[in-house]
Formats: sequence, C-alpha cells, structure tokens
Amino acid sequence: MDSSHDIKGGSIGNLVPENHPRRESLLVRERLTELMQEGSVVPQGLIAHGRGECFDYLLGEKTNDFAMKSIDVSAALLLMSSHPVISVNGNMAALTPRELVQLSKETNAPLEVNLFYRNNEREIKIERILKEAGAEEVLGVGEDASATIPELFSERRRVSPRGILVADTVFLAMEDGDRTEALVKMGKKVIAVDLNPLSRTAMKASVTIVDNVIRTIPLLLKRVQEMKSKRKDELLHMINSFDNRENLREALQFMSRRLNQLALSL
Ligand code: PTJ
Repeated sequence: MDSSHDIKGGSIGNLVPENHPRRESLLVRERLTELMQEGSVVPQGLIAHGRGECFDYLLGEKTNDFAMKSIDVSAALLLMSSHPVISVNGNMAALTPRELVQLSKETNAPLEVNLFYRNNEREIKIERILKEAGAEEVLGVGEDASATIPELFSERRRVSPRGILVADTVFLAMEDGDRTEALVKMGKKVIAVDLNPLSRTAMKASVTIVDNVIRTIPLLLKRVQEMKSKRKDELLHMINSFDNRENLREALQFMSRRLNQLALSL
C-alpha cells in the first residue's frame, strides 16, 4: 500500500507507540502536520482540526444515531442528484483521499479542489494527492477554476464551470459558512460534514453530518453502495422527510446529556 495515503503510514508513524491509548488521534495529527510541512494543508488547517477534536470529545468520538441519519439522507441525495460534486480542501485531501476518490466513482460526482487559502501550488499538490489515490480527473485546478460564485469574496468563490458552478448538490467538509450560504442561495443542495453543530456551515447546509470526516466518508461510501438498489421513491421519501434543524437539535441535546452524565459520574 502507498503509505503516503495511509494515516498510519508516514515517517512519524513509528514514533507513536503501538499501545498508546490515543494512537489513532496522534497519527491523524502527524499526517496533517506532515502535509502542512509539504504544503497541501495550511497552518490554519491544524487550528481547525484542533477545534474539531474538541467537539469530537463531546460526541464521544463515535458516529452517533443523528449523524448516521444524515449520512443515510446524504447517500440518498447523492444518488438522486443529476450533477453532484465533491468539493475538496487541504484537510479533506490529507485525511481521506482514497475514500473520497471511491465516493466520487460510486456517485459519479467529480472531485473539485476548492480552497479558502487558494494558490496554484496548493491546487496542484492536492490534485496530485487525489490522483495518487486513484482519481482520473480533478476539477478546479488552475484555469479550470474560471467561474465565480456570486456575492462571495473569498478565494472559495472561484469554481469550475464544469463542476460546482453547475452542480445541483455539493458535498463539502470543514468549511467556512459564507460559501455554504452562497451555494444554497444559488439553489444548490449542500451536504456538510462538520463536528461543530453550531458553526454557520452546519446551520446553513441542507444536510449536516455532525461527525468526523475520518469516520463519515467510509460510512457514506458504504451506504451509497448499499442504497443503490433502493427504489427512487424510497430515496426521495428519505430526503423529503429529513429536517436538518431537528437533526442539529438532536446533536446538541446529545452533547448536553453526555456532559451531564460525565459530570454526575465524577
Ligand atoms: O484548505 P483550505 O485552504 O480550504 O482551508 C481549510 C480550513 C479548514 C483551514 C478552512 O476551511 C477553515 O478555516 O475552516 P474553519 O472555519 O476553521 O472551520 C472548520 C470546521 O471544521 C470547524 O467547525 C471544525 O469543528 C470542523 N472540523 C475540524 N476537523 C474536522 C471537522 N469536522 C469534521 N471532521 C473533522 N476531522
């Protein structure tokens, strides 16, 4: 296996003892740090990851029922969309490149590089990570990011006219709220993975998965494969009966209950 796409690989993997209780979490940090040194992840991506880790603690570091429900609805939405696109930033490419490529193939959703801290060098590095993980084509690199999302002023406004511009559904993760809001205003459905149920992205998305991308993407891939055999009216029913606000409420209530239980157990 090519260790450059394996969280357990990398040069520092062997420095973290096999039996360390937080080995997985430390290896993820090492992977992000290595890719920051290499240039595809930005230093701000490490800060974003730290914030995510904190919320993951509150979630018990597992995929809870409310997240599983949004994963199912997301699978249905990706299968029912005529032009879904997977938007990839530095952290996503670092954490789950293989699974993103597989998800793209299973859903016919092109992968598009979209960066808050955009520069051509990073675009190319992220494209390379995805291609080494099996992607045939990656949109949003160089001249391809020639279209613009209206009313958006960050570098995230630059999109591919073959990808996000014409997408009916955009799958994204670890994102700032402005673009999610702008995409929804353009009439697109947005699926967002965000460990923070209070973030603007989480609040503005059509479907929010309050979970860690590292757990979500493989689960979403599995559900897409399983749900391919479902009838279209069943998939539509799942999508139409989903209430994102209610799901976010469940996530917050779960965190609050969990904190109370932990406080009582001391
Ligand atoms: O690669 P770029 O240039 O596009 O930049 C990417 C970052 C992540 C730096 C940029 O999008 C950013 O600054 O994001 P924010 O505004 O810090 O938001 C990141 C959100 O993702 C926060 O709400 C975190 O809680 C959440 N998050 C962090 N790690 C994970 C996560 N959500 C799911 N899975 C994670 N592993």
